[in-house]
Amino acid sequence: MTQHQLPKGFLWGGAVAAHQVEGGWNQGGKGISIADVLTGGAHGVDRVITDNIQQDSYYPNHQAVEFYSHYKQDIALFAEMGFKCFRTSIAWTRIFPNGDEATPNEAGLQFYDDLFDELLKYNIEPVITLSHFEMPWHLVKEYGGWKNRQVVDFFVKYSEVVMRRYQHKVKYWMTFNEINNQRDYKVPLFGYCCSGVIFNQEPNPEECMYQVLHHQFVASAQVVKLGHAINPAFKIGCMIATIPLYPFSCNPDDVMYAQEAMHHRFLFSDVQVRGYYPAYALLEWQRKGFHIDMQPQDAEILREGCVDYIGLSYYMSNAVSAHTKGNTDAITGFEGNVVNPYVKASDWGWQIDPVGLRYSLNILYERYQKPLFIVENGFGAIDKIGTDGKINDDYRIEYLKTHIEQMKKAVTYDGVELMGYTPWGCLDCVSFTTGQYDKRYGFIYVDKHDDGTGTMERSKKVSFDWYRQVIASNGEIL
Ligand code: BGP
Repeated sequence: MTQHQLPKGFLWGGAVAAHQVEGGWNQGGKGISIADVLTGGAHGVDRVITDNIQQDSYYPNHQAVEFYSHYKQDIALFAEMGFKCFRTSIAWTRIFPNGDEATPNEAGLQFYDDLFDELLKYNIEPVITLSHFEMPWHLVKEYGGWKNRQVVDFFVKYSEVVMRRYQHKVKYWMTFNEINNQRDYKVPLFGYCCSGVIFNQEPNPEECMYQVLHHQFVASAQVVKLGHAINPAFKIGCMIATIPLYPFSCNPDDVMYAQEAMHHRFLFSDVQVRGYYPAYALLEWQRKGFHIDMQPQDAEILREGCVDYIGLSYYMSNAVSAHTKGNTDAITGFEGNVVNPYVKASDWGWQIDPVGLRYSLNILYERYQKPLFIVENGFGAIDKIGTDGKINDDYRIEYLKTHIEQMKKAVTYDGVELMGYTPWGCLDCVSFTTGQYDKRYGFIYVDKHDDGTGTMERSKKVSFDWYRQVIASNGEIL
């Protein structure tokens, strides 16, 4: 079905994750999470994993942007922009501080009750990720993270507790954020945050990554089935980092390599959407001699836990060449990548490609015929306050405008079924890959800087009013 405008009820909003905004890392009985032991940001160093807890300033996520104490003020600003939905995650460690307790932490549960009530007061739908890069640190140290099958049960229990508790407040859920980041298992941060495992330190990093992944697929499927039993109206999705890999040239070797490389990105949604492993993955494991431990009931669990929709992040496209197959790109850490001469890149080397968004939406919709939901998209930049006191982020407006244009084409011209659009970091927050405050995405500026200074005061950037108008016109005025 094609339509000429975005559908009524399109879910415009914004997205963040608990550990990147909340702060209050040890308040309300919260336990230590993976994100709480990551340094970076304030000290200008790369993100390093250490449990040698020093002063808080070494750990940007400890304070983040104090959403834990400022959420009412922030939600009022989201409402002013006209948000229909707001995507955030639940911090597992607020609910089960260590991950393996018998009973949940009531103060943590109450915090999200209050947060969701505040959103619903303004008719803003919460869109909730159950695991966004922050499993309990205790489960990493004592159990070895997602390598250990027991973690499946801990995650299912945590998910059941929150889905029961918030069944009348939250309708839209996602299981694991950017689960396919783990394919880039050579980048320690990705493996660590997604699974509590540093794959490079394992005897066979790639095989270990697939074992971890199998546990997460089983956990995700169990949660989807359970969620539908708790409330059949729930919409539960997967969440995939979508980076289309273009062949560098029309040389058939480049085209074939791009397709192989895309298999590595599609595997994740193939299993979560269809409920079984695709042949190309099983054959690859066979060729490489990998043995993945599976239990007899797993095939049925996967089949019964197919997701309702595909949540996706989109920031960039990449290009791959058969000549560089096997090489790891110094900037992105991705394999076989080459610079695409037809697109520009951000200061962090992320290639800016709005058309790639339309292309990706089409690819995913053709492959699965399931509703899609763009739950992250955005432009990280260092924003400056002008002499007039304004933050004129016209480069961000340009990025979002061109991406929304392509998104609209995918819906109104190509007929893709799209549920909504939530730009990343609608409120400035701690950057995931760098741990910086000064790599910003927001419509709302937060006065907090990498040198540790700042009042946490919120102010509107020029993009704030622009986005308000976009939402009010349902994407007609850009
Ligand atoms: C995605 C993550 C987010 C977010 C975003 C921007 O990969 O899901 O958590 O941070 O990327 O990345 P960064 O903050 O590193 O610029």
